[in-house]
Amino acid sequence: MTASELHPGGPSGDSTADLVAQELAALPITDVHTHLFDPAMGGPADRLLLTGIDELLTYHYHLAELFRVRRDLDPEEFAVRPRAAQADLVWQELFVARAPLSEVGRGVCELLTALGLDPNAADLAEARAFHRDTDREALVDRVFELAGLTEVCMTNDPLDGIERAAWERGFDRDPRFVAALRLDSAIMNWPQPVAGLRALGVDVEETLSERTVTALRGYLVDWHRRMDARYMAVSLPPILGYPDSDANWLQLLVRAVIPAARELGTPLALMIGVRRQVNPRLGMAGDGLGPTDVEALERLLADHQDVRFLVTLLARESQHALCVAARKFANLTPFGCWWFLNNEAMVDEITRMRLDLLGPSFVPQHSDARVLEQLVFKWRRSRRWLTAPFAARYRELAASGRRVDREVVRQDLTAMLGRGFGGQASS
Ligand code: RAT
Ligand code: ZN
Repeated sequence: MTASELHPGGPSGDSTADLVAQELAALPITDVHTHLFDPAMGGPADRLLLTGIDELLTYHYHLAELFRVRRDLDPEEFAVRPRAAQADLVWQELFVARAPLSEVGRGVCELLTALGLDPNAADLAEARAFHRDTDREALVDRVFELAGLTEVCMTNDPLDGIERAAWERGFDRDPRFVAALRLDSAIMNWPQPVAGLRALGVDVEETLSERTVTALRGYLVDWHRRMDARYMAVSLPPILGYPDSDANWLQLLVRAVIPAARELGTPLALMIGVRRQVNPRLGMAGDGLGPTDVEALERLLADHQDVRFLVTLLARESQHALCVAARKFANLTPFGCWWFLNNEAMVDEITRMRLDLLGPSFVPQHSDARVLEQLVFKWRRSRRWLTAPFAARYRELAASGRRVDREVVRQDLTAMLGRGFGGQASS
């Protein structure tokens, strides 16, 4: 991608800003968190690697907006309609009847235009025909090219039967899809995971006994190796309560997950701040957020300094404290502007703060894409948003007499957004 494709207004006339814009536009990126899957894993059309306009429009980010403009709709009744009918209604309500002004609405329009489709269309016929006529492999190639990505991290859950079947069957790995072992289903809401784990031969019991902890740790080490995962990840509520809380998930995190990360020498990603199912009627669109107790996170980091933690927080108001914690604990790498923060205003603010407090030692963004084509608009937009905060800082450096050339900018950006996860040596 060139800078002029990314910034249709053309060059800014400021040579440092133009240099940063060019380098960000052309940078090969590793997307550290998505919900996408290696195409070779197969699975039903509506599971694993999702593609196409019907999946794009039924993304839960749009559904939350649909239920706002159609308060008469019953979410449970809507959820059982055929996917195409759901997508038709989203298109009519959010793209035809009114301007798609929200972040995700504007993103879809940018995507359609990038694919040569019409964002003003009265219906989805053209977009569906495009999807029907495009071979899946060709679509993956085109999306990676349009988004400028070299690899994306998946979110892999061995307790999901469809996913597990693919791993057990074995498949020809596409090196662009990197595994990340997701832990939510194995440690949250204990003892719910017990039956699923036992069905896999993991010898856990309902109590958090030594036997349970040892078996769970073995499960994590085993699956991490089997998937050749690059890290483990879990999403957590806002309040960690470390070390005093007796929440089962915290016990399991400390006694099984962190020792497994240490044994594997792999980073552990904590995605903190989600309040699941604030409105359960909305399904996946029903999760909310809350501010994080970063002091508890600091205690966790202090007690486990030999383990690398990749951390993203959902609440805007916790971002500054996270940056300060990262200055105290080198085993913390902040990553991404997650979910409700994945928009221009938040990325601009958070990136400026991180650059000022941490220099080039964090991962500025991830996409969280759930549908393949979302990579295109999420990354084109993120590259654009990151330009101003980076350019401002390089411009100031240049003005203070420090040499800023293409090589310098490329090296920093590659370390931050490439496969090294934020430019710090791994533990
Ligand atoms: O952004 C999302 O799609 C959320 O639903 C979550 O998946 C979140 O990103 C997560 O990974 O828990
Ligand atoms: Zn996610």
